This record gives sequence, C-alpha cells and structure tokens, in this order.
Amino acid sequence: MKVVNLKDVQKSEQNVDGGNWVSRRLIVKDDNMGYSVHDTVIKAGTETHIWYQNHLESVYCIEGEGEVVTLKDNKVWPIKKDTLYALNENDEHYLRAKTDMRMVCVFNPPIKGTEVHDENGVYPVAED
Ligand code: 9YT
Repeated sequence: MKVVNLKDVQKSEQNVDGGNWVSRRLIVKDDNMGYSVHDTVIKAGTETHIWYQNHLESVYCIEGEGEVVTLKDNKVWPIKKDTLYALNENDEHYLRAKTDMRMVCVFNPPIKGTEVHDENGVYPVAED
C-alpha cells in the first residue's frame, strides 16, 4: 500500500515545470503499477504542441477550460471541467488553455517522472 500527497511531490524532483505547464508526477515507473499518474496544471493563455509517439495518455480535466486540436483532421475538441480526452491513437495535437486547467493524466507506459517534452512534444520511453 502506498499513499502519495501532492505537497510531498511538489517538494521532489517529480515536480516538473515544462514552461506552459507544471506536472506533479504522483505515480511513476519505479512504483511498478504499469502506468504513471500526474496532476498537471496547464497555464492560462498557453498553446502546447504535443505528440506522445511512445505513450498513450488519458487526460481528465477537473478544473478550468480550453481545447485540443488534433492535427490529422484539424478538429477542435472543447475541454472543460469533468471532461476526459484519451489520446488513443498517439494523436498529435495542440493543447490550448483558456484558463488554468488542472488535469489528471495517466500514461501507459509509465514515465520515470522527471521528463520534459523534447522539441517534437515527445517523451522518450523509460528504459530499465
Ligand atoms: C495534458 C498534457 O499532456 N500536458 C502536458 C504535461 C503532461 N501531461 C505531463 O507530463 O504530465
């Protein structure tokens, strides 16, 4: 059994500032759960290019509003509190935050917990 408190994660290296977002990695690869869980705040007024080619991600918005634009079809997906989007096809997208957006993110496979996006909006696969 493991209990994780946000305040403790915020004081650790699992608190990562990506510029447009701050991500608190609550559960990471070393926890051996098969996924990682993050509490992420996307900053108001930002647009972030993201393309997780190595990961599937579900993102549940619990505060705020914004939109996702999927690049393959230019579709705009409004996202607000109580809405989940799933990048089930490794979808390349822009994430635009109208207000601060607080997101609970689940990654498969899990990330190590200290990653920031590379220039293509990608995380590498965490090796053993
Ligand atoms: C929603 C999203 O993908 N934001 C970028 C940061 C990422 N979720 C993370 O590392 O927690």
